[in-house]
Amino acid sequence: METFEQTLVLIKPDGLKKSLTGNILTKLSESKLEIAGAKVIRVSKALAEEHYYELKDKPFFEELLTYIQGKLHGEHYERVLALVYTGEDAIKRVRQIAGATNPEDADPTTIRGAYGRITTKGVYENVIHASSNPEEAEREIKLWFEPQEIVYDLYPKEEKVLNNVKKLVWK
Ligand code: IDP
Ligand code: MG
Repeated sequence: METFEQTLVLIKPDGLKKSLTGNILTKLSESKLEIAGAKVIRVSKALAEEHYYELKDKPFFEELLTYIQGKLHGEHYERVLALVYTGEDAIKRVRQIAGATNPEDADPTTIRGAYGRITTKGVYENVIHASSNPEEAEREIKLWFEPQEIVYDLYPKEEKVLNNVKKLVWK
């Protein structure tokens, strides 16, 4: 049975630097999913750490933080393009088009297989991030997006008053 899902995609700094945004969006459109949110973000160290917290004990963690912050690709590329895709089996469909984590193992018809590389320092520059299960997708979408930045009501939200201004936040 297919289920309606949402998933977070990040076009990482190497994807932006290599001018791959168009190719990646075209490739992802094969999924027949819909874009429900999109923005360019400068990634702080805190956001990078939070996003990859499960990998904090890995030997490549510090390099991974440097990579996702764009600090390997020059000042102009200290950014990522964050997207929320929604639709049937969104998580699996995007992961299939993304390909294996290690770009050398990834099928060459996938985004990572076609465009990724391993640097001499051992960083997997694999062009995009894609959530791997519904729990991870929820955590990541709530981390990268505010409720009003997504065109659907994906998760419960509430109104908070901050500095006399009403604001929607994730519950
Ligand atoms: P995923 O991105 O396919 O979900 P994860 O295991 O969640 O893979 O790892 C997150 C990111 O950390 C990868 O996309 C890649 O950039 C980096 N990474 C994962 N494993 C390695 C490794 O063994 N060496 C170097 N970098 C890695
Ligand atoms: Mg992962």
